[in-house]
Amino acid sequence: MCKTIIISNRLPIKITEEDGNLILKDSEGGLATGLGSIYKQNKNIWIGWPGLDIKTEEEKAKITSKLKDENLFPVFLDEDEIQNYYEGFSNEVLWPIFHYMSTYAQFEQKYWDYYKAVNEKFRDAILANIQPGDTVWIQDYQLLLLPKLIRDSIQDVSIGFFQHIPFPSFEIFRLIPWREEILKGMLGADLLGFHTYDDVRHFLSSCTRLLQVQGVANKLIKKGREIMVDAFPMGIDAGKYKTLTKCPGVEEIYQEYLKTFNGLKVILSIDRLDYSKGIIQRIEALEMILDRHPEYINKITLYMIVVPSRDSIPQYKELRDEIDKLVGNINARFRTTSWHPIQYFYRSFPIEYLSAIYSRADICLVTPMRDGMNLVSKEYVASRRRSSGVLILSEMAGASKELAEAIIINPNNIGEIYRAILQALEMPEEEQRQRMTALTNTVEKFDIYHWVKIFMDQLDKIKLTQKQNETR
Ligand code: GDG
Repeated sequence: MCKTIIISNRLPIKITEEDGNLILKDSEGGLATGLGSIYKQNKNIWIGWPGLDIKTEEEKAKITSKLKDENLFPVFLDEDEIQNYYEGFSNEVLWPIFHYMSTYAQFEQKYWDYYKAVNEKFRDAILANIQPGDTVWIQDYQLLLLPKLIRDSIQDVSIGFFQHIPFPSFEIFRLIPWREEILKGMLGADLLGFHTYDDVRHFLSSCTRLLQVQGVANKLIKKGREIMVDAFPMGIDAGKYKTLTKCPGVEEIYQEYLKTFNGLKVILSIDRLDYSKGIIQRIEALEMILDRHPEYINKITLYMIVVPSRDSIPQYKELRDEIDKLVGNINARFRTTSWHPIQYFYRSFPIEYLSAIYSRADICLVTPMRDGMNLVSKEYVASRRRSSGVLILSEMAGASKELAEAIIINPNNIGEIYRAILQALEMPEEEQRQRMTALTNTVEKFDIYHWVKIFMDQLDKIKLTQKQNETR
């Protein structure tokens, strides 16, 4: 029986150790939930890094055997590999370039060498588990070389690839010293998916300009082999967010928030610490409101959660310092004894708290400079208890293509964010209801299960066509 193999940089679990026993906890991320419907079935498996630097062979064997029970297979990475392949090439070359922040890119040869070597390590882990007829679904920018590495090693497998971050325009992509190798790596797939049609367009344009490939509509033809490239906008587990609002534990936290923020309009902001997320811009827009509209003093609060991320990279550390300074200044300028304009948290919250604050917030402010999709905007919509609340969303987030009933802004225009917040603060209930109802319909209909299904169906279709062509 043929199986499906999912591959991502990280396995969808967190491992901790208590009294010498390994404890596995499922990741709460949307991808883990959506793909859980695949890898937990039949003989399907998920391959990835377990997220720990394991030193001894004995420990590796222990973890491998524990993971096997869950259909999970580890690829162990040492400190140098994590530093150069993950933090280096993935997060200091690909991440900034793909988010149009080219001045942040560090084109280090060593990063590239490790990136190639670790992609080969993932290939070897796949080869140890794959059979002809199997389907492979590779996730994201850390593994761009893997489709070709697999194709060169084994025939008769279907290879899908999905990129969760944007694909930049050719003029930006061409800056990468190793650009051709990256594209060739990706073109080992039969099906390549991106969140938006713009990403698809940019990818096709880079391929036709840099490689000897022909592009016809959303297909590329390389040495007679057809490669399909398409947009698959990722959804969330909307049902889970709806159910959470009805949990007694969440209700308790929600009631607490109601009491704490009694009479205040709450503007919510949730992100990982990242320069692509436009965190500074939204703080500046809030300052503009307080400066120009003192009537909002004591009436609004920005509840801002920033989840620590990549803080060993200098630009992330600088961003954190800048946020600290800006928030400190604004709170010092405008606070009263009983009120803070910004409630800032630099830490991660349990999902029950996220659900409660998503429900309580009157406005959700999502202002990335670039974002593949942005799931926070969808989670806010799915967590509303009444059909009210206003979503302000950057046009640079993939989600803006689907969530047209949000107030759409250009995050580079602080004045526009400022006006959007004012519009949201004053929006009549009826208009909120109309917009939120339409948004909810979209988020519920195109959820994570729908995303997995349309991608896998497309891959199956390609596989079938290839088989038919072979037998002709
Ligand atoms: C990449 C792409 C694309 C946040 N704070 C907490 C917490 N979160 C969760 C949110 C949400 C996730 O993290 C963030 O997802 P995003 O989509 O907003 O952003 P990235 O992490 O950059 O993800 C992005 C995504 O991949 C999927 O393709 O949309 O464009 O960059 O789910 O809820 N979760 C918990 N506590 C927190 O404090 N539990």
